[in-house]
Amino acid sequence: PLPGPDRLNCGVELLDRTMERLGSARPAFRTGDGSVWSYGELRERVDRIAGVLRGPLGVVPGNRVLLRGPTTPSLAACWLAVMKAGAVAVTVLDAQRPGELAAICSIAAVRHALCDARSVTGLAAAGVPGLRITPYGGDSPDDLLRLARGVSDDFSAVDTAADDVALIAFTSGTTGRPKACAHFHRDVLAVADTFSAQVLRPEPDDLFAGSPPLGFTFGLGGLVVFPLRAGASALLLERAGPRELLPAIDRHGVSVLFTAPTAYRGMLADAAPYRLGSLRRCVSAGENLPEDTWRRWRERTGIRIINGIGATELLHIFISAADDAIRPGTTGVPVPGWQARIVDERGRPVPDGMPGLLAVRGPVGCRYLDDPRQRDYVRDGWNLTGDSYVREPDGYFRYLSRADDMIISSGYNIAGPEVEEALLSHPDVTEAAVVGRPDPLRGQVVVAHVVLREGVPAGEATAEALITSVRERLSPYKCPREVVFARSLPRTGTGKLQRYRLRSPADG
Ligand code: 3SK
Repeated sequence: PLPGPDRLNCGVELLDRTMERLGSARPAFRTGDGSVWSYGELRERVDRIAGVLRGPLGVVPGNRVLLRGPTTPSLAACWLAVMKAGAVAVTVLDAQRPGELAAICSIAAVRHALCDARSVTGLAAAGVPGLRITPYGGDSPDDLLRLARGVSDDFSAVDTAADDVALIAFTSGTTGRPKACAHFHRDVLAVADTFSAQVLRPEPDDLFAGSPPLGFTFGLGGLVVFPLRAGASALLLERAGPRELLPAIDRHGVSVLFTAPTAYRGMLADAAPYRLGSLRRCVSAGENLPEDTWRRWRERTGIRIINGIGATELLHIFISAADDAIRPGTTGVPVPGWQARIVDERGRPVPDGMPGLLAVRGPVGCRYLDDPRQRDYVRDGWNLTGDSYVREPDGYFRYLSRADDMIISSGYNIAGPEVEEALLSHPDVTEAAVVGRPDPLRGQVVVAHVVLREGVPAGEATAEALITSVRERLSPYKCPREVVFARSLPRTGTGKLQRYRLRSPADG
């Protein structure tokens, strides 16, 4: 059994306990337009929403409550209220379409939804039978925030077990089939007490911000759970692309940034006029962080990006490194509390320096709801994340590719992300995805899909220049045989490249 109390409500721990320690006047959330919610105000609103859930809405512990909306303090308050009410938050992306929402509601047996008034139409269009949608932030008479004014601001939180399910997070992975990952109350605190407390090490005066939405566990952790656990505050931005993040960092003095490699590159392209000196910690996850992006960010800001790999199945980041422990180009070492090793297809450990599959175990494990794919993900107590990695002799883990994305050409294993890194270090390239195409002679050949910087002409000369520049960095067998120019690359709602959509159906 894991150490820790048997009974635990993560909403109480994140909010009430933090307030007991640090007081109620400190800011908890800020918004782009300058409003501030103190811890005391947040606690009062959360308790009123929890009161509405348990009272007028008739939610009982264990009921699944879908949460949908842009990143706002109200959405975060709804999530905390669901925790304190002992219900189960089903977090989705605001960008998800009615068909996807219908599948999620069916898999997770959702009967209630708290939904930003601006996002109700899309959810209603999902046509989920028996779903009661309560809007918030609008002007209808049954608006959640209006109802909340009519109930007590002192809610007695449900005494949940540490291993009661607190949230169900969906992942479509990069292949498009949704899987429901259940996480316990103790899991929520475990990721705060491992990655955040021991690698990130936030302080109460920190201001967090970032791009991942709260419907992605990367964002839920980085923008709600970690700041509240540390008694810090978060700037919640409804739009948080590179163009919004840069002025927000400058204007609000953001000190802890959570975003993905593509956004770091986007910010580097436009950063010149902005003051970024308030930044203290920058976290990158969600995708491979190329060494070149790491170096350019350090040159511009002086900050060493904390790279990490996480998974919705495991809630947050489990391999990472900070400060002097960072080795650019690698993901890092297992976060304290986690173990990692590299195994072959049959689960047997492979020697250092040899590529294989990443296997991890720690305080959080994968629990798919009623899904046979559980057997593929968890073997002998180890979680197989689906990533190809190599552990170097000094114990650092270096990402190679998603296991499904490994290209085999003339007997060589080629990791697409390594070729993508080489392409991205060319000044004319803003995005790159490398896939294998069937070839009668070589088995597969390398094909690069690239998005060019504005104004650079697509054509044979540019393709030749890109191939030449890759050849200067990598062995010839890794060089693309063909370059395809695109305006954008297919990505999941959480920003991950969907390389499978660039392969022809016959490529597997
Ligand atoms: O996709 C990831 O790498 C990730 C990172 C942090 C937390 C959650 C996820 C899925």
